[in-house]
Amino acid sequence: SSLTPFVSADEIRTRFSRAMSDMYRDEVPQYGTLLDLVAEVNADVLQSQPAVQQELARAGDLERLNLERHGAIRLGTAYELSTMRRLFAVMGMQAVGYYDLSVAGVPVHATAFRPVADEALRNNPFRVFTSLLRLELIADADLRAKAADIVAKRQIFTPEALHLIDLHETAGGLSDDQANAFVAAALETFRWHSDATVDLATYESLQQSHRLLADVVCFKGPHINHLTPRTLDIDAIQALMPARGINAKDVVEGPPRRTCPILLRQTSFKALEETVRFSDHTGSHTARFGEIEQRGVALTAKGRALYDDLLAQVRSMGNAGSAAPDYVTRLAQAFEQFPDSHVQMREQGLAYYRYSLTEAGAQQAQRALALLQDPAAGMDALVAAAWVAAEPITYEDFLPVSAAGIFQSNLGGQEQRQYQAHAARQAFEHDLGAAALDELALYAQAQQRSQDQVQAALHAAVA
Ligand code: OOG
Ligand code: NI
Repeated sequence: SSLTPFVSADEIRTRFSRAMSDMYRDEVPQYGTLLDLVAEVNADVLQSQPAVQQELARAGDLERLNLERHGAIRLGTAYELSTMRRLFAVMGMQAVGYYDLSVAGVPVHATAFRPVADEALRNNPFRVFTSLLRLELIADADLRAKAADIVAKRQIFTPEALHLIDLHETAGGLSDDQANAFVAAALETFRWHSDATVDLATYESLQQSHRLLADVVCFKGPHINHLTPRTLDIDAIQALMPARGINAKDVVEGPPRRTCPILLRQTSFKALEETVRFSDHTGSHTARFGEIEQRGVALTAKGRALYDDLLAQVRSMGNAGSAAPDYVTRLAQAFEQFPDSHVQMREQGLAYYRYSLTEAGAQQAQRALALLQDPAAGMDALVAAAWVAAEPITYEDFLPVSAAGIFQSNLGGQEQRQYQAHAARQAFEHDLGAAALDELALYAQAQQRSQDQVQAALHAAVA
């Protein structure tokens, strides 16, 4: 028998994310327009701001930039969620983080499937925000039972996809041909189906309870509902979108514009009203939208607490939240309390950095090592001496308040439901069939690994 080598998980993920992007470009033409706009603005920024270009190049993020995107799906059952975990594992993606959206009036909780290793993230950080419907939050018992019954009957995975997932688990990998077959089969689950599984009256009763309920329950599969490219200047894109026929939501979610971007800023637009064939009538459904994002440095628990605190302050002033006309001004004012320099954020322990020995540092290894071992000096002193460089670690995850804003705007805006809910991480992980990784621990480990490497390099240099 021939020993066919396995294709790497990174390679399968890249093939899949390209195939998904091509499919979505066909299904939602405005996504193609957006990709072109993002590529133009990114090229402009790289040309006009050499510092940004250098920072990305040093972090090894330049290659991934135009490849980078995230998507989102919404699932109906524990079986769908746990099988999705196995499907993403083929592409080297693991569940990271737990997001409770019920507090924001959306009856779901979620995780993000994404790569976690430094190298895998550099190669292609493709992520999928994956929500699970919380049927227990639906008050009407008849409707709840009906919805549960409908989703229990569907099979969102093709036999071929299930077979190749099994094969991947037993053989430990996929050959080139198997990988291509897997990508094609997996893609089927994310495709839009214009045939609904229910009659119009059922759709309408679900829609009335919550628009999201109808979106999850009435279709053959969890159609990918958006794909989001990463921009280096979200305000520029926001300003240019109307001229390209794209109407974005009014406000960019997340932190304000800053010199040193933190976490994640996002804006979205409604893309499509689609024709749907119900079992008895023809109707329509609005599910799919567009979104762009700008990513910044990952925050520590301390930095995140400050971010959450400042954001809550702004949102509690006046009751219109991010819809208030002076929101942007108030946001900028509140965030004056968040240091906008990497030196300050690093020294105050607000954000995570990846450290590397510079040439100057390698030449002064003896002195650098002494400084590193001096408790009063440490890594910060080496950075101050330019013997060590500190690059911001990119935030790879999502923000629950922002996600809720995105859900609300593409579900039709005004509607607000109150759920008597609390986070149910244990139940979610039970349905997932695994624990969701702690994102803060991942960033802390990445920072620590880089510090260990600096230390090892210094020891090697003096040996
Ligand atoms: C997911 C919304 C969350 C984001 O970028 O925060 C999200 C959804 O609408 O299904 O994608
Ligand atoms: Ni999104």
